[in-house]
Amino acid sequence: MSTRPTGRRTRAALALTALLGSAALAGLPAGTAAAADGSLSVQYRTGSGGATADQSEPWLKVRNTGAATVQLSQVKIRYYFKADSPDATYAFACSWAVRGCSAITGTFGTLARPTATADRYLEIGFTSAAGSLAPGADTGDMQLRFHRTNWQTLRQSDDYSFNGTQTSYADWNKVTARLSDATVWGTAPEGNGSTDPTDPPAGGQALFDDFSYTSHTDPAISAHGWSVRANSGGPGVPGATWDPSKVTFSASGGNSVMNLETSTAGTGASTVHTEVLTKSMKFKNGTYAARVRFSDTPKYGPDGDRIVQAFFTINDLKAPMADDYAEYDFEYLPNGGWGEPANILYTTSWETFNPDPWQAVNQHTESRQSFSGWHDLVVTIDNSAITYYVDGRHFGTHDAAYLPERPMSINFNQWLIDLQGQTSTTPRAYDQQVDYVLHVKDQVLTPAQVAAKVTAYRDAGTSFVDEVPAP
Ligand SMILES: [Ca+2]
Ligand SMILES: [Ca+2]
Ligand SMILES: [Ca+2]
Repeated sequence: MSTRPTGRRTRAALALTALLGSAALAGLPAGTAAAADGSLSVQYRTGSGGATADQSEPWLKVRNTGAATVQLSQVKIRYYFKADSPDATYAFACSWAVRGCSAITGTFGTLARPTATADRYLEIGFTSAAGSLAPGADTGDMQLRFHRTNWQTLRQSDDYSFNGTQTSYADWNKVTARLSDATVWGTAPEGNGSTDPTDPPAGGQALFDDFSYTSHTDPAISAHGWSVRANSGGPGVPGATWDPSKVTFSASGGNSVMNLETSTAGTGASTVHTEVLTKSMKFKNGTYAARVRFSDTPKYGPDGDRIVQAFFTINDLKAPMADDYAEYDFEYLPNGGWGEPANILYTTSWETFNPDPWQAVNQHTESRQSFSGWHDLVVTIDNSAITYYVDGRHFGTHDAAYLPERPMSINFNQWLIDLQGQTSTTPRAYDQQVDYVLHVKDQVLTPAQVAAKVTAYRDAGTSFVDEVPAP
């Protein structure tokens, strides 16, 4: 666990949902278990058994356990691993192989349904030069490796297919083998097997809103349970106001999006924040998802403000350090802040905090890169963990110590931490957009299941539904 080192005094979060396109779904790795005639088996050993390493060394042998000759060009092997960060990139290499390294290919893919130990895979293939395997034959040693393209240390102890204690060849079912696109060996990470369901589970009381409204005064907004904030106070720049009229709606291609505009001219009195939140605190375990567009630069005026663009769930702090406080955040800081010099996306799970003197009890995961543009954000909460996804990739898993004790509201907001990032008095404004929000009570959905559920609502012409009972 790590605690954010900075003096954040405000509650703000941003939850996003992952929508996966059909291309991503079509790219699912194949799944489980040996076929009846079990035509291939895979033996594995590691050439580098440390928890961390300069490179991971999955050494493999593929054996033909069937009765017919197998062309190796029809064989694909997948080794599943958890990337060191969402933006980490990897390179494949072959040190030595009986069939010749030049006959072996290695490519990387992203799992459509990431798990805590796998969001990528290395796929090994063969050219026709690799030849064939007679019944009972194997490929012999394939001493393979991969490393981060920047050669920074990688962690393999959190990798699904890694076994640091397997230092001589033995059957290993946590890699998969396909023969002519049929899975014939091994078990893919949960949810990624060819026989795993892609449809969301039946039932589940849900809130879905596509944000199809005409303006902040549209009576449907309140009727649907939303509040557009007008009351003053934190978080952010003292003296700022929260202006409902800066929450607007627009449609393109039949899909409506909500826009939160936040602006300043360098003083507290000129600073305008925006927030939209559910009136009810009735959301606890389950899946939260939203599609949110972050902005790195202002729509006009000078850049550099320490702005927070957020999707989050939260309840009220009843007393300093009260255990029954809860908050789960996606927070994007396009220009840094809280001691960070530049772009950073935080996901943070809160046990509690003390406002004064500031003390935070939380666990967070961050990624220092631009997240400008549309992103699919998902956070799931069950009785064991809080798990965050961005654009279908696993982003972070936080411990049971940070699970919610009481229900929460669902919030979107955009606000300025302070006025130190840009000291000009020239007016400027930033946009944050929201396409939809989804909550499914007490169900942990994969990002692909979230996407399927949203598609189903849209196919049915449903732009709003709220089945979640009052607390
Ligand atoms: Ca890893
Ligand atoms: Ca929408
Ligand atoms: Ca708590």
